[in-house]
Amino acid sequence: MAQDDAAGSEDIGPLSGAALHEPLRFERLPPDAMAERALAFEALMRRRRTVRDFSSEPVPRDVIAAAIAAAGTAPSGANQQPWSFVCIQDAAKKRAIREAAEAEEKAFYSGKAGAEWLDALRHLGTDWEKPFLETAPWLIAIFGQRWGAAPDGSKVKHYYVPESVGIATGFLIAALHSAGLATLTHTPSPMGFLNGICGRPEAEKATILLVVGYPAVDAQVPVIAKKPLDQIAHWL
Ligand code: IYR
Repeated sequence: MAQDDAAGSEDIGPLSGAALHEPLRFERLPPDAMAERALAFEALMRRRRTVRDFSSEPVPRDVIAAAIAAAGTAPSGANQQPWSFVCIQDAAKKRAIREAAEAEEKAFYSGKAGAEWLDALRHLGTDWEKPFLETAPWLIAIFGQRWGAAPDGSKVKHYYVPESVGIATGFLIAALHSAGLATLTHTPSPMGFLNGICGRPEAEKATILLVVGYPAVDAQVPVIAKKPLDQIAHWL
């Protein structure tokens, strides 16, 4: 198996088992600057909206690459970095993804989801049609690597894969938003079709299909509210 096709090469630290440490480089901020940065980041993130109406305007590949590099700095179980980000720009691939996703969504919306789930979604105004999968300039299929490959080809167990991939995906969404792009965390279910289209091995499981681009000029978003701090933070 070529290196690129391996679920993950395990060259992610010093010689296995060796404890090697170095001094931490840490930027200590004065209290005022801490508060200012924390509030500025909150304000930035509060301006993020999940978008479903995308413009077809191209987005430079370098911006996508830098955002994925930022995602790759996320913490992960045993620093195994059990993720792959497949960036899709090719029109034929996007069409194939749309066709497969819409087939799943048709089943979902015509009964598979069940009444309770469809009720919970109603305020978002979503349906089985996913034109944005072809309109948006980039789709990023995010895969978790359930296991990796040792140099001798044997399987290496990965730890906390969903948590690690979830954190990296959060970094990615924040990086793209901070770069001035809109995203949609799309989750057609099941997503097994993405392995074939993206050429990823059996060790990998698609978790999210991130749609990335500029919003359409007339984009609409649902009226929603985020829970206030006192409902989500508990201080002991
Ligand atoms: N995957 C479907 C349904 C859907 C499910 C949830 I949970 C959402 O927050 C939004 C949509 C779709 O994309 O339409």
